[in-house]
Amino acid sequence: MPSYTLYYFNGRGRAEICRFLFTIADIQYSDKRIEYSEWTQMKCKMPGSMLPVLELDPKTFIPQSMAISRYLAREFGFHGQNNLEMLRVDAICDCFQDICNEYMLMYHEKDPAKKEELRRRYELMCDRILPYLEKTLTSNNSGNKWFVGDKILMCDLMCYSALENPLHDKSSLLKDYPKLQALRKRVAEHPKIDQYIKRREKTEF
Ligand SMILES: N[C@@H](CCC(=O)N[C@@H](CS)C(=O)NCC(=O)O)C(=O)O
Repeated sequence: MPSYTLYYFNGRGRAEICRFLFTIADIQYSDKRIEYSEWTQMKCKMPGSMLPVLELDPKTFIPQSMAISRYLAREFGFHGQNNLEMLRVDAICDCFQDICNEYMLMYHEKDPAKKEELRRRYELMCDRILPYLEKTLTSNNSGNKWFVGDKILMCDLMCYSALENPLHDKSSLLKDYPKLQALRKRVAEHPKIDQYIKRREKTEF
C-alpha cells in the first residue's frame, strides 16, 4: 500500500470526503493542513496551483478532489461492486459536488450584489438537485439504508460531508427531504465516522 499525504487548507471544504474515506477504511495518512501564509510560496509547486492534492509515495502529486476521492473509494472498497454501481455512485457524488461548488462560489464572494446573485444560483441548484437525490435514495430499500446496494459507499459519505457547510448556512435546508436527513444521521452514527467527527479540529468551513 502506498503512503498517503493529503494537502489542503485547515478546513473541511473539498478535502473532507477524502478524510472520511481514509477514516472509514481505517487507512493511515498524513493530513497536511496548509496555512494561507505558506500557500503563496507553495502554490506554484502544486499541480494546477490548487488544493486538495494527494501525494502518493514521495513526489507523485495528484490534484482534483473528486478524482482523488474516487481513487480512494475504489482502493478501499467504497465505490460499488461493478461498473454500473460505480456509475450510480459517481452521478450521486457529482450532484452533491454541484451543490458544494455553487455554495463555495457564493460563500467566497465579497461583493454584496454579486453574492446575492450567486445565492440565487445556489438555491436554484439545491431546488433542482435535492428532490432528485431524495427520490434516488428512496428508490433503494425505500430510502432506509444506503443510496446504492446494501453497503455504505462514497456517495453516502458525500451526503454528509458536502452538505455540512450548506446546512451551517441554513439549518432547514433538508426540511423537505426526510430520507436525506435520516441518511446523514446514519452516516454520522457510523462508529468510525462518529469518532472522527467528535475528534476533528473545529474549523470555519
Ligand atoms: N476542481 C478542483 C477545485 C480546487 C479548488 O478550487 N481549490 C481551491 C480551494 S477550495 C484552491 O486551491 N484555492 C487556492 C487558490 O486558488 O489560490 C477540486 O475539486 O479539487
